[in-house]
Amino acid sequence: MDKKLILVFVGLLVIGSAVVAGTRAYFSQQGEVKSNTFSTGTLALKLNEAEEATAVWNIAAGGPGDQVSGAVNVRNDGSIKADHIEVTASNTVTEATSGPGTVSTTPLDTVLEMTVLTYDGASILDQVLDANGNGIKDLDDLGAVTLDDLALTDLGVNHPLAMTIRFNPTLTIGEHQGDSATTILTVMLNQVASQ
Ligand SMILES: [Ca+2]
Ligand SMILES: [Ca+2]
Ligand SMILES: [Ca+2]
Repeated sequence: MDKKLILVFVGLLVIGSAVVAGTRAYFSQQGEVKSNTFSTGTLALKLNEAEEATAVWNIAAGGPGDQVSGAVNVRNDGSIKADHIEVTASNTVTEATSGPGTVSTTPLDTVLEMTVLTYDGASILDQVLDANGNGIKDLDDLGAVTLDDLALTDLGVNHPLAMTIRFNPTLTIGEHQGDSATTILTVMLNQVASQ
């Protein structure tokens, strides 16, 4: 039986399997080092049937230099073994409605620097390139790539995808005050290596 099964999880809330990371710039905590934690969720995929799964990353963030980090588990809950996952991201930036943050010259997602990106504990940050050329790997850059070949060959086992995001201390400025960004991660489970 040469059957190629692909589950593509696209869109926010369409089938509920999107991972949402929200970030907001609150400059009231400027100068403090504040670390928040993503709520941990599990994204359960199946090759043999669709299943709804929801994992939401809630981030309350701070000022320049602050970091937020967390992880979401990805798991094949089906009965057909797969090979690997691919992950894509899309960002939506909402500008502040009052104050200096209303300036939108530099979108917030370009100053949200990815300092750590791991899958199963191994760094995959080298898959993200500085596509927008601002000198850092940021969420906007993450939106320009497909993270590929992330092994998922077993059934019923969690595989953590983890990241740490820092408000870049030099690029995060007054125009980002009160801005917010939402990042949706989309995970595709592929059955064979050539996919
Ligand atoms: Ca702004
Ligand atoms: Ca960049
Ligand atoms: Ca692939």
